[in-house]
Amino acid sequence: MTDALHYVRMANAVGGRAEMIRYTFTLAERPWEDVLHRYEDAAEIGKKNPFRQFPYLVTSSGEVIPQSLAIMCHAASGTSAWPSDPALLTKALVVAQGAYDLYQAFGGFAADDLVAKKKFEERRAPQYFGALAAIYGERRFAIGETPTFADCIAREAIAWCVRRNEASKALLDGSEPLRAFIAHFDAVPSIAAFQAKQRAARELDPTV
Ligand SMILES: N[C@@H](CCC(=O)N[C@@H](CS)C(=O)NCC(=O)O)C(=O)O
Repeated sequence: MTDALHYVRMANAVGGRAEMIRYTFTLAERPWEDVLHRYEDAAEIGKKNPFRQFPYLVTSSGEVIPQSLAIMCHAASGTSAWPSDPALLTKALVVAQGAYDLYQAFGGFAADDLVAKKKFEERRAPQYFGALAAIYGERRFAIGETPTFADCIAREAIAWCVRRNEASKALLDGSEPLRAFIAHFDAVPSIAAFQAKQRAARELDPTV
């Protein structure tokens, strides 16, 4: 049995937090399978995940792991995608949590909440994009030359905001360090292969 990642896939095969985890499995070169749900299945989730949230993982031995960061730790421990050196792990977590905060800041308000949208665009987005740009302006990946789970979070958090928010798109367009980071991340061979597979799947069926 393989680790099974349970989540809700959005149109165009976009997974949000699940995408960060899929990148992490990919970077770690470890297998997993996707199990897709609908939000209407929430009652079912409660039986497996006490947080009643997606994503969650059912490991090959049947253990249920909720919370995306914990799932990433499970997925990548023992590989270069999860630093074993405490100082490097700390460095990775700075980026991981900062990028996760960006994701939450944008995901945490309804599309029609214009006050929250303004606050995000004027305050939070420049704050988080600016911090990540400062970090990636100094080094290729979160900890240096080796890509880790933290870069998986940053890659998807940036993409998530940019896909849906013009102000975020403008921030990325104006940030050479962030555009360079994305180019470096997408050029990692396992990631490039994964993204090509994703593109092919979307062309066949944009709903999966
Ligand atoms: N901290 C959790 C957050 C998970 C989360 O908020 N999931 C969303 C979907 S992507 C969800 O299930 N929302 C429904 C709810 O919270 O009731 C994680 O990182 O996995």
